[in-house]
Parts: sequence; C-alpha cells; structure tokens
Amino acid sequence: MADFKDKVVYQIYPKSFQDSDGDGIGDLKGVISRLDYLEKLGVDYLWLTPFFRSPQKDNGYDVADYRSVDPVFGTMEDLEVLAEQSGNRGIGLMLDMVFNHTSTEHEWFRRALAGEQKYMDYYFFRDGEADRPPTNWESKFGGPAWEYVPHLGKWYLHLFDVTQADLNWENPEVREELKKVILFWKEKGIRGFRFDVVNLISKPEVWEDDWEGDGRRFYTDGRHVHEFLKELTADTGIGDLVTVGEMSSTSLENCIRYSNPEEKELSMCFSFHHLKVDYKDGNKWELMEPDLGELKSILKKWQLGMQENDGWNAVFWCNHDQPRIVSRLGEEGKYRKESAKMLAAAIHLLRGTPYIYQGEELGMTNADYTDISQYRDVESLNYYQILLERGKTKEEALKVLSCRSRDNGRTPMQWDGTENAGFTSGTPWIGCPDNYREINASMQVEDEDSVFHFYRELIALRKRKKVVAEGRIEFLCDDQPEVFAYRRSLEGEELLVVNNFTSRTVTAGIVMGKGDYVKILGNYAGKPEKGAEGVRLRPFETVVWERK
Ligand code: TEU
Repeated sequence: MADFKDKVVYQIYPKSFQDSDGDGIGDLKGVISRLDYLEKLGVDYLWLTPFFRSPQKDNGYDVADYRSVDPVFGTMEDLEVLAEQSGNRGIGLMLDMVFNHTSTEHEWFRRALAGEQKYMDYYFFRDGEADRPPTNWESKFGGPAWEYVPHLGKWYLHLFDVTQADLNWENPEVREELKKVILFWKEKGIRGFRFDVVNLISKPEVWEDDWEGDGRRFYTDGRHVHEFLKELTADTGIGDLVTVGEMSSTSLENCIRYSNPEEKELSMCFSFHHLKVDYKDGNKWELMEPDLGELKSILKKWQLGMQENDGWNAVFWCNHDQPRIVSRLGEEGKYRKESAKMLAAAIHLLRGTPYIYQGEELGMTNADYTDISQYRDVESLNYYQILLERGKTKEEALKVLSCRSRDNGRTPMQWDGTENAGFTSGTPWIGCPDNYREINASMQVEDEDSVFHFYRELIALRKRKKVVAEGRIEFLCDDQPEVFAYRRSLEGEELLVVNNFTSRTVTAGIVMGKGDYVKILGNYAGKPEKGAEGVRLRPFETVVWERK
C-alpha cells in the first residue's frame, strides 16, 4: 500500500502549464522543462489532467484513445521521459482516467454508430421516438442528457457534453477494456491514478424521469459503484499506488466506503461540498457571498466523519474546474498575499492529502475576462447562452462567468514578467490576466516572503512533523464563522492552527496560557496579541503554534 498521508500532490493542466514549441498550447516537454521548479517546491506526485488523443471539446476529458498521447501535447516518448525524469527526483506521475465516458470520436463509439451491437452495448443506447428521450435528465453542461441518432432510431446517454458518451460499466467487457488501460500505464511506471467522476459510473436498472432534479439522484454513488471499484483495484493491483476518486455530488457515508483501507477501493476522495458555499440555492450560476459558517461546518463534518471511520480526504481549494481561491475566498488587492497564505495553511494542515493546483502556490487570481470571446470552456459557453435565455443581460451573464467559469483556473501558468508570462513564445490558446507582471514564479522563487515559499514551508512542515499527516483533529471557535481554528495532536505533539477568513481584525476565542505555545509559522511578522478574550488576528492572519 503506497503511503500517501504525508505526501503532497501538484496538479498540472498541461494545456496551460508550459508550451515548448510555440504553438500556444502547453505540452509534456514543457512540463519536463519545469521539473526543477516542482522539485524545489517539494511536491511528491504530479497529477496530469488528460493528454490522451482527443478532439478537445472538453479539453481532453473527451478521450478518443486511452493509450496515446495527443500530438498537440507531444509523443509517448515525451511521457516516458517525463516519468523517468520526475522519478529520478522522487516525484511520481498520477494520470487522469476518464472512465465514465469516452469521446464520440473513440473507435468504440464510431463502431456503435455503425450499428455493431457489441459496441452499442459499451454505451447506453435506448430505442425511442425522435421527440421523446428515455428520461428527462439534464446534462451537467446544460441541455438534455440524451442525444438522438436518427439512423439508429436510438438515443445515447451523455451526462456531460453531447460528445462525451457514457460508458456502460454494467457490461463486463467494458470493465475488462478499462482494466487493460490501467495495466498499460502501470507498465510505464505511472505511480498513481485520479478517476474522473468515478462515482457516476453505475447507472440505475430502471430509467425513470426525475421530477425533483436533473437526474443525478438516480446515478450518483450508484448501486454497483463500490463493487466496480473493488473489482478494478483488485484486478489491476493499483491498491499499491495512490488512487483518488473525483466524487461529484457525493455523500460522506459513500466517501468513507470509497477510502477506508478495509474496503480496498481507493486511497482517498475529492468531494466538493465545501466549494459550493457561494452557490445561491445550490446553483453554481447564481452568485452569493460565501457562507463562512457553512464552509466551516462542512469541513468539520468531513474531517471528523472521515477521521472516525478511517476514511481519507484529498484536501484542496483549487483545480481546473474551479475559480482561483484567492479571488473566491481571499482578496485580490491589499491582502492578496496574506489571504493566499492563510488559505494555504488552512487547507494544508487539515487531516488529508493536500493538492496544489498549478499557480495556486503563487496566489494566482481569476482571469478577469470582460468579453465572451475570451472564454474557451464548453460549460461556460453553454451557460452563457442559458443565462441570456433566462433573461440575464450580457453584462450580468459575463459577471457570473467572471466569478464561476472554469476558465478562471485555466489561464496560462505565470512563470515570469515577459510576454504571455513566459508560458509561450506564440499566441496562448487562452489569455493571461494582466497581473502576470506582478504575480509570477520568477519573482517569487527569489522572494523568501512569497506565497511560493510559504507553500514550500507548509510542505516541509508536513514532512518534518508527523502530527500533520497522522494527528487527530478537533475544531475550535465553533461560534465564530470568520475564524477557522483547529488542533492537531499525536503522541504528545500538538499544533494549533488559527485562521482569520476576513479582512477585519478579529479576536479568536482561544485563551492560551503564556509560554505554552511557540509560533512556528505565520503570514505576519511577530506574534498576535493575546488577551483574556482570546487572540487578536490581523486581516487574513494565519498562525500555527506548536505546544512546547
Ligand atoms: O468534472 C466533473 C464535474 O462535475 C465538473 O464538471 C465540475 O464539477 C463542474 O464543472 C462544476 O460546475 C470532471 C472533470 O474534472 C471536468 O474537467 C470534466 O469536464 C468533467 O468531469 C467531464 O469529464
């Protein structure tokens, strides 16, 4: 069993990380060229989002050949060199397996369209009239979740884009095909796997309309999902590697089962409930100020729930689907650096394996686009039209996208202050925010007080103090929504982590005896004032104390 509790994973979106050949699109050679930077940061694994052959309708999450490297990202040899060179640095590669669906350009789907029953059974094709889909389910990218194929007189299911056809995991032939994909990449020295929306793979036996929602309640954490994961892990031997499942709209009970070692399913889970506290009425496309009380409550529930049942969380704020956390929960202006560091400490010192998304370690911000022509993401472009159809003005719709679009996390990595932030010598496939001259890796690597070096210290702390990876967690200041405070303890070692999530000075209700604790990390010089009422925290202040 791989040890992952004291490890840190760095997520790379290759398309936006580093371009090596001037075509404006990041590639594997570009990743290789930045391994020294990643080694300096101190991460243990690199999660690469899909680089397989794809029409790129969903930026690679529409896979046309699982055992390939799309030429736009380079060659299989480049991947092998990357695996070897990262391995030489003690860094393992984690690949992203999109097994819930394939691209409609995949050979399997092409043969299904040609009427081959064997391959139609790899997907969910259902007979039906052209004006009546099998169910009223909605795609997560907007519109219906079924597409009609006139020459077959059948519909096929796509929970995401119309070019992403859902695979039928109930079919053992599909499961065997996907196991072969895993074994192919294991052979190449891959040390981990992320499974895309893996809790959606088990569909219901009976297909029925959903008059209470968009259909997700019928397929989320479906009837055979645990059985399928046990089978996949057992038959491919990936229990020895680091595996993480992306769990869309999941439950704590299921994530305990997905990640408890006794279940032999996965190492850990991504859940997203903490990243929906600014969704008005649960709707991503309706803006609301973040509910900090709800945020704390969700993080506490999942931390304690997994702790008490031997589950394991991936802990994270950012990824390629999320806006930048410093723009979302921190501050882009006066306190950008302080808030970026505070958010880092708040998540990294929780119980779980931390994931750093490219640029998060610099405090990169949202894209700040002002025109729909700047956007690239299929989900964002679909919802822009939907918002207009729902009566929003262009300005209102663009405001929503500026806060919620996945493109906020997909702008080019900001390497330096030269044109296009040093990402490409060509025209980037997506635009850089103007602030790359002030926010970039080149400046921060040279600045000991930078966000970059703060992330390095957090990673080093995890390696130095076993209490971070293994310690129990308990939460404090439950009655103060703006203060996120917790204690970590293990065999006499104790850390106290206190975070002010606001731009105001607040007093955290923690009374600390003089001389009991020593400050070991923080984002302000000096120590916060301690008084009878508690500890006075400066705007976005984070402090990590160690008990003497
Ligand atoms: O994401 C699953 C998913 O639901 C995301 O689309 C995200 O939660 C949503 O956009 C929030 O509104 C995975 C991949 O991470 C994503 O990039 C893919 O587009 C999606 O699956 C389909 O493969």
